[in-house]
Amino acid sequence: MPISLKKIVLHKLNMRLKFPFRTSFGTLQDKAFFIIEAIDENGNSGFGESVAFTSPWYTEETTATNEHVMKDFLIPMLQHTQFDHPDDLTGIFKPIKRNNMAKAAIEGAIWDLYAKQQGKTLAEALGGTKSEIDVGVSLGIQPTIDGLLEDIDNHINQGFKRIKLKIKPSQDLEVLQKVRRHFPTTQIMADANSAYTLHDMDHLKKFDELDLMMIEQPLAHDDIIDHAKLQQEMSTPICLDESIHSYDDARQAIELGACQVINVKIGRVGGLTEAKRIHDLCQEKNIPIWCGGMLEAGVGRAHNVALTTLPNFSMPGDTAGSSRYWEKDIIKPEVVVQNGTITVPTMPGIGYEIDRDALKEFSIGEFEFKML
Ligand code: OSB
Ligand code: MG
Repeated sequence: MPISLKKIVLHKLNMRLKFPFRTSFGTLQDKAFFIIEAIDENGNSGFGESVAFTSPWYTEETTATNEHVMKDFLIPMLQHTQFDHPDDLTGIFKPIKRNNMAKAAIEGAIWDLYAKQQGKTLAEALGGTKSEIDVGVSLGIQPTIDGLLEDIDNHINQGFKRIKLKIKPSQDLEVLQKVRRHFPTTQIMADANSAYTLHDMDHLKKFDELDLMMIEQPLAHDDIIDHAKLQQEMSTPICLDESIHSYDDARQAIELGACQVINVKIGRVGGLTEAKRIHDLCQEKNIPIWCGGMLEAGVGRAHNVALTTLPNFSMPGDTAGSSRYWEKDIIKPEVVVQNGTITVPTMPGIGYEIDRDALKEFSIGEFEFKML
C-alpha cells in the first residue's frame, strides 16, 4: 500500500543549549535545525529532525546545506513519486550524492509516519527488540580538571553506564591519567573528533595504559587507511564515527581492520534504513556498535532511542535525556534517563508527542510543500 503523502512541512527552529559544548573542532551552543513533518491523506503526521550544525566542523553538512538540499532536491523528488515503504527512499534519493543528514531528516519523518500508519512503534517497525536501552554520556572539554572530575562524579552518580570524554592534543593524556586515578573502574572512553595524525603514533600508543573502552575517531574525518595502521599498533579498540557514511564505508573499515567498534549516527549515514543495514553487517562481523548523538532535540533523540532497540547496539550510546541539553524540549513527555537507562515508549511511531507550543516558541521559519 502506498504511503500516500499529502504534504511536507519544514519547521525551522533555533534552540540554545544549556551550556557550550566543547570539542576538538570548536564550541557549539546555538542549534538551528529543521523538524520535518510528513503528513498523509488521513491527517497522520510523522516527524524527523535534521542534525547538522550551523558550521561544517564535524562533517561538511550545515543547517543551510540541509535546507537547500531538502527544498531544492529531496522534497521535489517526492512530489511526483509513489512509494510503499521508507526503505524505498534510498533508491529514490540515490541520484543525490552524500548530503546524508538532509536525506536522513526526510526519511526519518517518513519512517515515523509509516510506523504510525501500521500502528507500530518505530522500534517495532525497525525490528527492534529491547524495551529499555542503556545510555552513557558525552562530556565536552572542560576548562579545569577539577570541574571535569566533579562532572564525571555527578554523571556516575546519576547512573550513566559509561563516560565519554572529549579530548584534543593539549588536553588528553594527562587529563585521562588523572581521571583514571580518580575513577579506577569506571567505563571510560575518549573521543578525539579527528584531532590527530599518524605523526602522533607514539603519543597515542601511551593511551593503551589507560584501560579505555575505546578511542573514537582519533585520525582524519575522511580516513580509513591510517586508522587501520594505528589500530595495528594500539591495543585500545578504535571506534570510527566521522569516517563512516554508509554500509560500504563500514564494510571497508572492517575489512581493513580500521576499527573494532562503530558509532552509528542516523544522520551521518543517511537514515534509519542505512543504519539498519550497517547494524546487520556489524552483527554478522562481530563488531559491536552503539548509537551516537548530535546534540539533538526530542525528535532526533526519539529516533536514536528506537534505533538502539536493535540487538547489536550492545554498548551504551550517547542518547542522554532531554534535560541534559535543553531547558525545555519540543516533545511530551521528554526523554528521561533513570539509572542509565531509557524506557522505550510504547505509543505508535516515535512514541512521544510533539509539543506544538514549544515548536512555535522556537520557530524561525516554516515552509510547506504539497505533494502533487
Ligand atoms: O563526535 O560524537 C561526536 C556532539 C557534537 C558533534 C559530534 C559529537 C558529539 C558528541 C555528543 O559527542 C553527542 C550527544 O550527546 O548528543
Ligand atoms: Mg564522535
